[in-house]
Order: sequence, then structure tokens, then C-alpha cells
Amino acid sequence: MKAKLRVVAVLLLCCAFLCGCQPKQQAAEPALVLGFSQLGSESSFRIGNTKDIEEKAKAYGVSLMMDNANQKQENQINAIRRFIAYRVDVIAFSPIVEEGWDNVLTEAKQAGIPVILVDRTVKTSDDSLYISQIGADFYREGVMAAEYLTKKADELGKDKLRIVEITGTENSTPMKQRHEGFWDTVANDSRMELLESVNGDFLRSRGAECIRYLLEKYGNQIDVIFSHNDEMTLGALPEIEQAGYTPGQDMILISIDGGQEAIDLLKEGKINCIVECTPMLGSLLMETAQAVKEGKPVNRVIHPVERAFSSDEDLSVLPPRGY
Ligand code: GZL
Repeated sequence: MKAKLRVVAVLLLCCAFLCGCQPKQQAAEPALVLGFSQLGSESSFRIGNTKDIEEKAKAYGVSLMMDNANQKQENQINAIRRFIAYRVDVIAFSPIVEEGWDNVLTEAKQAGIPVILVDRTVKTSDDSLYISQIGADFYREGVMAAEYLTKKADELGKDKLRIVEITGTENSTPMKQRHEGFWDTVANDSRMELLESVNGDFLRSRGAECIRYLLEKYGNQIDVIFSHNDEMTLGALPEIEQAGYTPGQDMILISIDGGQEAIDLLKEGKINCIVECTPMLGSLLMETAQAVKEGKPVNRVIHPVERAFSSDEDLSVLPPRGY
């Protein structure tokens, strides 16, 4: 009996010893708190961008505060002020237009909170107001659109191409730079003639309005439609068909973004060229925000790799676009 008690006592002592030796749970590193002001939900690009940022925040263990400004700059400014009050670690936002941010970004700077620009950029005299800009090279996108058209004009042996342009949100980076990139590229090509440039604000409904106006005014004079995003192109397409024209044949359609709906129409030959503008910026944002929090150096400008798709190529190999 005594021997049994001794064994039980020894076993209890061992348990007590082992329990006492458990390493203390390492306090988990507090997750990075990131405040993100999204400009709205105006297009498949934007919705895909929001979704990707939310998914990547989860994947990277980032605590995300997402705010949707519903296309209003004042809502973005108010959201940034809330992030400052909440004392997030990093603020990121996609500025709907380039001007009007100096005051609120100065408040963020005075609060010691670094700012990352996503997708679009701002015009400011104080470069210290943001630490990095992650987004497409919109000027290059305009150049790629024009390079496609130049090649198409050569192939078709055209000596004149009359172009209408449907532009994106006034004073936004993509609108200004896509326009500049395109027209700088064709500036010395006497075949290229601008009939008119109208603003569609990146919206499907406005794309339809713009093309109705342009078809009414120019009709079959139109050889090319250069649209700054798929949403406006998708709004224009049914109007072109309704007016009795065959899009992709009677008129060359060039668009930008590369969402699934537009890519499917490219495969049908109703759109001739789509320049990719990827919304999948979430990983780049999380990695940059974590580096900023850890005090590591980050690139001032980070461009994703993008390409142009043409209806003349084999598109059957294209994987699903995800937006
Ligand atoms: C471009 C982005 C543009 C898209 C549009 O990166 O800012 O805004 O091309 C979106 O679809 O509205």
C-alpha cells in the first residue's frame, strides 16, 4: 500500500512540475490596425478592389476599418478624420479626385499616422503627406490603348480614324493620365482625328448617355470609341446596337479595366481591345502597411504589372478575372 501511495505522490509531483514549466503564452503581437477609405462602388473594378482588400486583410491578419465614401470626397475626408481619432496605425485611401487633401493629410501627419495612397493619387506640394502610392500607371494604360489603335489602323490600311472619347471622373488621376497617354501617343499620327471628348464619370448609366449624344451628333462618322473604363463601355454597347451599328466592326471599341463581363464581350468581338487595370492591390497594400508600421523603407510608387488584351488573340486561355 505504501509503495502505491509513493508512486501516486511522485506522479502528482511530476505533473505539478510540468505544469509549472509551461512556457508563458507569448502575448500575440497586436495586429496592425489599418483604416481604409474606399471612394465608392461605381464599377466592377471598385467592387473587386474593395473585396480584394478585405480578403487580404484577413489573410495577413490585419485589423481593417473599411469605409465606403459613396463617390463623395467629403465622406473620405470625414473617414480619414475618424481614423485619426481612432489612432489607427496606418491610413490608406483611394482619392476620388487629385485636389483638396492637404488639410486632412496634414492632420494625419501631425498625429504621426502614415498614409498610403491606393489606386489613384493626389496633387500636393508637400510630398511628406503620404509615404507610398500603390496603383496602376494610368499614363501607360492610355499609351497601350493608342498603341493598339495605331497597329489596328496599319492592319486595316486606314488613312483616317475619327475618334470619340468617353472620359472618367473629372480631375481623377486615371481620367487625366489615360487621356494624356492616349493623345500624346497619337499626336503625330495624322490619321487620328478627335471628334469629341465627353465625360462619363466612370458610370455605366453615363456611358449610355454619352454614346447616345455622340451617335446623335456624329452617327456613322464615328470610327473609334475610346472609353476610360469597362463600366461606361458596357453602358454604351446596347445603345450602339440599338442605333443599328455592329460594335467591334462598324466601330472599334477600346476600353480599360478588364473585368469578366467586358472580357466576355471581347471574346465575342464586340469590344476590340481592353487595357488591363487590376483592382487586386490588397497584397501590395498589406505588405506595404506592415513594412511602414515596422519602420522599414517602402517604395514611393508601386505599379502592378498590366497588359492589353485584343480580340484578335486567343483568349480561350484567359483564367477567370475575379472582378
Ligand atoms: C483605375 C480606377 C478607375 C477604374 C474605374 O485604377 O481608379 O476607377 O478604371 C474606376 O473602373 O471607377
